[in-house]
Amino acid sequence: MVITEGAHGIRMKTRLQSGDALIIVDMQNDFLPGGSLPVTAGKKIIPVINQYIVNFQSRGLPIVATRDWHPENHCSFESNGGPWPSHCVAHTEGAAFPAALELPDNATIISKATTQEKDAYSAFSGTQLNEMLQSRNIKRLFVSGLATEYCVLSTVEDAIRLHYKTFILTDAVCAINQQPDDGRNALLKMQRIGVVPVNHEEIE
Ligand code: VGL
Ligand code: ZN
Repeated sequence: MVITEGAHGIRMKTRLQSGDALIIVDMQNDFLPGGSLPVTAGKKIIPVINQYIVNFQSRGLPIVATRDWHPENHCSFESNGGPWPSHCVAHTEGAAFPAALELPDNATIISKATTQEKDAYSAFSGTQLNEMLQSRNIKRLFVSGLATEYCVLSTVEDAIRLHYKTFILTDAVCAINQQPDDGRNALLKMQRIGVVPVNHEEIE
């Protein structure tokens, strides 16, 4: 952490370092306008995430993109008694990353909730994410993506439980907000367990 003083007063900055990784949660077509389970304002975070990608990539820091990757008959779908419309069926356009998301070729892709009988909001649930991060000596996670109160919240809760220093990128997440305060409440819940909120101006 460094403290800089400028025209806008004292500002604390978090300096990226080796052992940091960028996590992009479920930036997929079905969670964006035009998809089957759209986060209304989801598109506006794509350019912000692209900026974080450039920042992490230029320092040689790992970038992980997670994706919901469901079978056609997934248990979370309304047709199977679940809470959600059909979404992110593996290998469909809805499950694909949007063309505007500038993922580098060396990004690690983590697929989750890939079997009929299990749902998984957290990117750590039923995946190799923790092992992959451990093998690369990652200590701090900077988490972005969709949706703030579901898969992002669940992912950062597991990250804290697994003892990662965890930052939430507040300008690069977006909520579904079925209730108007769902996203805001999720961010407060994260902070109560030790997650640090930062935006692009607070990172260098
Ligand atoms: C998600 C609902 C259902 C998410 C995934 O990525 O937040 N939400 N499946
Ligand atoms: Zn899902």
